[in-house]
Amino acid sequence: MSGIIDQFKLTGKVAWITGASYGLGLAYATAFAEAGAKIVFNDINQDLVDRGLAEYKKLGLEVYGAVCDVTNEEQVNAFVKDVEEKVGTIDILVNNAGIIKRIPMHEMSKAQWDQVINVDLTGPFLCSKAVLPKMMEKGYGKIINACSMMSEFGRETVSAYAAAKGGLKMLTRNICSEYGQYNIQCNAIGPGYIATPQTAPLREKQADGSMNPFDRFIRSKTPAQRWGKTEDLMGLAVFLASPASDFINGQVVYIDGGISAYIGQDPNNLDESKFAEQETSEDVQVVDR
Ligand code: NAP
Ligand code: GCO
Repeated sequence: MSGIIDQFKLTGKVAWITGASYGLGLAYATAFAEAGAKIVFNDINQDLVDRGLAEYKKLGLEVYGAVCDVTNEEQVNAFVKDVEEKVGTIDILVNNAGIIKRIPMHEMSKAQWDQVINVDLTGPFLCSKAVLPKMMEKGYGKIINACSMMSEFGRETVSAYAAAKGGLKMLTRNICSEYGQYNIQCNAIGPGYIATPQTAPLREKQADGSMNPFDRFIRSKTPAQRWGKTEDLMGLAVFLASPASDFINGQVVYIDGGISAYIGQDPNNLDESKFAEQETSEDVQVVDR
């Protein structure tokens, strides 16, 4: 009987992580590669794909990367066909690509709303739909969705994002319900507040060099009083992508430093001198689309 550690291996599996040129997607892909998977990734434009390929090369990883906009069904299907011809059928899909627009709802245009819903909810639908037939044929598959604190909580200015991530929680449960019979598991990672380019604006220092009030707020809501690091999520991602989680289905696993369990403390009580400067992979120009 193989040892328990073998259950966490991804040897020979083909893993597609969407939007994985940097941020959490890059972290998931790196972890999967270390666990033995072949990595394929896409991003929204060639510049980002090239940056991602360079980053993976620096990490000593040979990966397949190509441009694919997850909101474009033609591009998604062409990407999957290309991967099946050049790498192999996709065993693991991580619907990681996502955007956020922080705008008060009464000021948000329909176009802005549609853009967030298209990337964060319709994208995972299109990518999952594209990989399911081969997973059904093989009788094996793992789909992991990128949920969020906003799958459970609301907050000012993120209405479209919260609606998308709440919908993504239910899409996770529905894929579980409809495809569990084919030995396909669909779960979600629910990160708390993680230091990546997507959350960089929330951590930017104020003009006078003082701490961003939202940064202080999040630390007062997190028992560990820190933002998550991309490395904090790698173990859970490998677990949900591996045979070790074959009997887990339809779940959102929150990895949030305890935010969702803690009422929080007065932000003014925090001792700022304790906070180490937190690095993020911010060398990527994040365009606000
Ligand atoms: P990020 O730094 O903004 O990276 C997202 C990636 O997705 C970027 O490479 C982005 O490219 C790409 N992307 C955007 N739209 C796309 C499209 N239409 N097609 C293909 N790729 C596209 O985000 P992150 O912080 O790593 O987060 C990754 C996922 O986890 C997202 O779904 C996010 O909502 C979720 N999440 C993040 C946190 C957090 O605290 N960071 C917490 C909970 C959940 P561009 O550079 O062009 O945008
Ligand atoms: C925000 C943040 C959050 C995080 C994440 C929390 O503006 O509140 O961007 O939405 O990205 O989704 O889990």
